[in-house]
Amino acid sequence: MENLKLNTKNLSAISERIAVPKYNRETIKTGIVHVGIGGFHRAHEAFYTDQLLQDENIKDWGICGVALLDFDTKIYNTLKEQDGLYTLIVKELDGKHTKRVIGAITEYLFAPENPSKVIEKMASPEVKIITLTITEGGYNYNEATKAFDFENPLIIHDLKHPNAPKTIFGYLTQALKLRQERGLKGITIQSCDNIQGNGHMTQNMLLSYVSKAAPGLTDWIMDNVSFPNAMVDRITPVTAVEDIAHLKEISGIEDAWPVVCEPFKQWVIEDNFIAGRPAWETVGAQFVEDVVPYEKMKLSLLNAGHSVLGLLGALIGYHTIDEAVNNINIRTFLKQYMDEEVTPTLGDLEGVDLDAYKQSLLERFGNINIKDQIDRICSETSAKYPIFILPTIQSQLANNGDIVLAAFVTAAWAIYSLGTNENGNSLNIKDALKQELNQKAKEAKQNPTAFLELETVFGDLQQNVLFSEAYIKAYNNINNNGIEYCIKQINSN
Ligand code: CS2
Repeated sequence: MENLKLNTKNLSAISERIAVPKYNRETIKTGIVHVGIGGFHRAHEAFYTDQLLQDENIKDWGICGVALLDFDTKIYNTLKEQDGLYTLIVKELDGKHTKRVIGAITEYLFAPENPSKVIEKMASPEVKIITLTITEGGYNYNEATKAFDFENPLIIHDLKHPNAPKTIFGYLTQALKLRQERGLKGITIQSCDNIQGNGHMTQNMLLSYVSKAAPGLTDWIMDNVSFPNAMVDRITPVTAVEDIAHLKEISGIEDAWPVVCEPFKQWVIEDNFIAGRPAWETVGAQFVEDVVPYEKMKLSLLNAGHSVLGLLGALIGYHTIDEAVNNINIRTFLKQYMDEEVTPTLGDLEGVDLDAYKQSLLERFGNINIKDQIDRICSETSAKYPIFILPTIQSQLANNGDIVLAAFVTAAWAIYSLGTNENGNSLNIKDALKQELNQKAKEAKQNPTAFLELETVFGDLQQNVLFSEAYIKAYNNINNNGIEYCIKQINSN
């Protein structure tokens, strides 16, 4: 079998091996600008949109993928080399791989190279939606002040250099200014990140920035921009070199950056699109009036569940999420956390079978084929914890609910932040606050609650006596007896 590089020229030859877009990509107009073209976007929104574009009557919803950060050079170059094409490899539960080439990204831009091109694209009349996957930390929200962080050096930069911004807020502000000047009608800005009320968060943070950068724009934004909330879901591990090699070996396709993901996918979106939207519901997305309960359920069960497995598993020395959840002690711990500490905070979820949802999470976490990396899950915990775990604790404390398991996970994170697991092997910690976390983790050896002093992560949690006591107890217990012993002990109580 001849090897074929993935690009437009080879697409018809590739179609003899795996599914490829049936539509003529050259006739598709760009209706969406998406910022953040990592694995998740390409396994989720771009996948849904690709399915939609298979309908030959739909021509308006091509995606222009924007790489915002210098860090994204490699992904941008790959997409450019491959004419925006990539292979999506779905790792089924039975071990099979379902592969297809996705064609929805019809244009791509590298913001650091040409900021004005990105601004122009966002301001162009055919663009109706700007979608974002900029990670939890990308919204520039400070948990300690509960407000936009104007001290972020990148924000200071953007305020000084509006035409050459570095953050999403600088880009959006310039683009919206142009739209206002040109008398263009409304546009939707849609977050695809794991944040409670992600649409509200986007709106609030953008309006904060605009209040300093372009105060005259505020009213126009209020009247002309909609910010739907949405719950997004599909587990998408980091592509491994083995995935690239395997694709080449089995299919003879040379794709420098395929995306791998689980079969499950979900997208629940508030129907609030001021300038129209793709009929994503025809390819499986759900449009609802109020997405908040779904988001809460997903963030506090799935994402927090991931963090629980990641932090406990990392200390034991595991590398993948399936290893952690298939350890019966950790699994029992997680089940207890979900049932006793999270479920009471979820309120009424009409039409959702919560037990089935929790059971399905354990199965998804346990998928031995996707090998989701614990390093990925534990990365940027300082941005994830305030969204995935802290609200559960706050709600439980307010209602005299249990917080012992959450306190235990927090203590495990403090020990994790020292940088070695229980076997003495170093941990590959990736976190914007890595230094600060490590410093506090060292202080915590003498005084465990020092770790909770990081207000940008914990807010005022350390002042809560119930929580601090449970946390100190867990911290000392883990240090004295090892994590697995303590987990067993907790499970049997
Ligand atoms: C994960 C998410 O980053 C994380 O910690 O929990 O990336 C998770 O895999 C996705 O949200 C699944 O939808």
